[in-house]
Amino acid sequence: MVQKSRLIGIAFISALLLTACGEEKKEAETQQSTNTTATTEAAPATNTTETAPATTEAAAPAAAPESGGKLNVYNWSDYIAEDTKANFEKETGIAVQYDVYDSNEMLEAKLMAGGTGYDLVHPSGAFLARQIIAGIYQPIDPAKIPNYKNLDPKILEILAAFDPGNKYAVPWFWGTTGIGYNVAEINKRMPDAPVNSLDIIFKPELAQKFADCGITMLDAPQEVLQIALHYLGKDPYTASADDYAAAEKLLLGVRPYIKYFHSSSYINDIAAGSICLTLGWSGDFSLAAARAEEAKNGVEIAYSIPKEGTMIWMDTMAIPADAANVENAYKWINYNLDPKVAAANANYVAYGSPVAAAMPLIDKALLDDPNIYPPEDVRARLFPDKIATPEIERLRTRTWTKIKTGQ
Ligand code: N2P
Repeated sequence: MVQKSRLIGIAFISALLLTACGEEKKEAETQQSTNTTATTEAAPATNTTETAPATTEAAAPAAAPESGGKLNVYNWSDYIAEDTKANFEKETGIAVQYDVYDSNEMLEAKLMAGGTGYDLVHPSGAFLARQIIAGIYQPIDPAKIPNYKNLDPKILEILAAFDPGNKYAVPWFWGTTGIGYNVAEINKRMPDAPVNSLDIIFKPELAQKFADCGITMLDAPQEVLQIALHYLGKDPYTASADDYAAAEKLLLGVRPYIKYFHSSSYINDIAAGSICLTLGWSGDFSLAAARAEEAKNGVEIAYSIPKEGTMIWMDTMAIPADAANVENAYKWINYNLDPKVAAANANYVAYGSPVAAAMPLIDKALLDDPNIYPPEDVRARLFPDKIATPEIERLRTRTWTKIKTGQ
């Protein structure tokens, strides 16, 4: 089992060839303007602003928060066990303001503007890479993280493609982007539906069969476009305008059947049965299944890694250069690398854990699930994200705007 988690071989690493890139602030802003604002968006300009937290604020720390000071964390929504924040507060006396987002563009726009007030953020690989180049993070000192030794060295090696020498970031979780679906609703409309193929979402004659029960896509241009390019047999890292035109054509072909583009609403919607087919993130569908189970509504949800291959990505923890509570950020990182805490997080979010020492404590059902910890033959079909040139960024932004507006 433990070996299973030691994922993603050298083959991947060799695929991770970075292209040179200097991101400009205006790039991030342009991109941000094309993205749907998440319902969970935080307002962190001042840390006194109350925001929508992922975890309950009701669990007041037992120790006086003043004794441990403060910590402002900005993470993806639905990406930590429900009690981790409260447990950390209890143990350390640190008061955590925990805000959430659901797109890298949103995080990046805030970071590039500066003065976010955040002490710890969770960028994904390629975004992290360009943010490091932009100089917005401070180096991580592993000596301040006793639990750093619990990390899987193979994962650190993969992360090094985005963060050379693992200087600025610590891995959080990794996962894939694929097909989440409501088993009964898909079956009802097409008993032999190709649920393991992107055809089901990208072919108009198939997608139209499921439009009435609700198809959605991530509002993540760099991911969806790279997956569309790969599906078309093109290089996902292409800088060719013609290739992007082909991806645009593909997506506009199914645009009439897409209910919405959003990167977190689909979890509760698919759990409630109000959508049935989604291009989304692996672990989110385990969470959705758990929520359906809790609601006892009989909704069965499944996830598949498309047979054509898809993106494998990694999210991280990083400390902004202007963070005010750096020592507490280190405590938070160290806490989450504790095997028990890391396993509790992994068991709740159902994404791949980078914490090797946590593996014996992670549910066997998760470790055995090939959609969460894909076996070698599946991994061979996955491609990592890669830092993009400003030229590619412009192509993505333009293409995505057209797709989202349906023109
Ligand atoms: C969890 C979000 C997964 C992060 N809801 C995607 N990189």
